[in-house]
Amino acid sequence: MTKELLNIHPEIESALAANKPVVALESTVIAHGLPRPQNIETAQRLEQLVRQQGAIPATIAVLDGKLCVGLNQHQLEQIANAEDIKKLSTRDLPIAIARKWKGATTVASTMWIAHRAGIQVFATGGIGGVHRGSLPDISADLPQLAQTPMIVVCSGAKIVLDLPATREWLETHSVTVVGYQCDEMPAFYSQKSGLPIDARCDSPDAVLELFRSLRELGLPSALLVTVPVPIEAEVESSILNNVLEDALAEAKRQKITGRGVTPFLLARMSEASGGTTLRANIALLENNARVAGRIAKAQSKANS
Ligand code: PSU
Ligand code: MN
Repeated sequence: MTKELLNIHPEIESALAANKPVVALESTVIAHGLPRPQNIETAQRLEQLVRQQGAIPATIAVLDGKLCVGLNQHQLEQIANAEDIKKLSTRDLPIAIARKWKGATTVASTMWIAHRAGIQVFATGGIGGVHRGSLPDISADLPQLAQTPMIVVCSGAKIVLDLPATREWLETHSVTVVGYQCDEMPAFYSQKSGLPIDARCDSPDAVLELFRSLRELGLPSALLVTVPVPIEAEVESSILNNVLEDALAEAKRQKITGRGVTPFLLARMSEASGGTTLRANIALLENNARVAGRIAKAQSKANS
């Protein structure tokens, strides 16, 4: 890739050159995953939490056809508040560059850009995965995880997905799944899914040990570090089952497909639960940003 396409914020550029800790953050969750005004507040809070751990946040988006790594306040507000902001996955990047679009990046495209910028740690809420239903609708987040050697911190795949099928996909494509201070894969708004992890890690150093081996082996895949939602924000299963079924049925009735599915389901559940799922989503995003900040910090310490 030609370097001219990348627009790396000077603070991040010098941090990377000096082996200081940097954490990538995605922007689709800001533009399409959370409602206003919680979206901009959360975006700023995530950056702040990463800084509190001693790392530098790099929120990623596309602006004026440039892959921007690290946004200023004005750019962050554009992503959060512009009416027509696009959701850009990796397949959309060539169009976005050629046509000088601005848009928010998904887990897939954020990973792609972050890796080319030289960032190794990335925090998000829930990854995309295999959707429920017969179509096979599989998020590009999954193949990107299989192809990008980074540490990706999340709370599992979003609950709206087919979690067992998503878990199987990760196994088939050799993505190592770590449980961070937990013994099974979390299920986004819930701490437990009943699905297995490959290894438990209790500290940033334990995660880094696995990541070093992954790199030594030359494996192309990410290390997926799954962190449960903080217990006080976990959504009760009775509430969750109700709002989830309602959202899935409504999406089917309205024939919502493609890139619209995930944002529709998340918004519908938040409304139907009176904001309970939204609070859980924000709490897990914040917690994951903290954990990623600590991992990045420990990595920079180990390498210096
Ligand atoms: N996690 C959240 N909220 C979100 C997303 C993740 O807590 O909105 C976004 C991510 O950007 C992820 C995308 O990449 O949803 C997946 O969308 P799709 O299923 O269309 O690939
Ligand atoms: Mn899809």
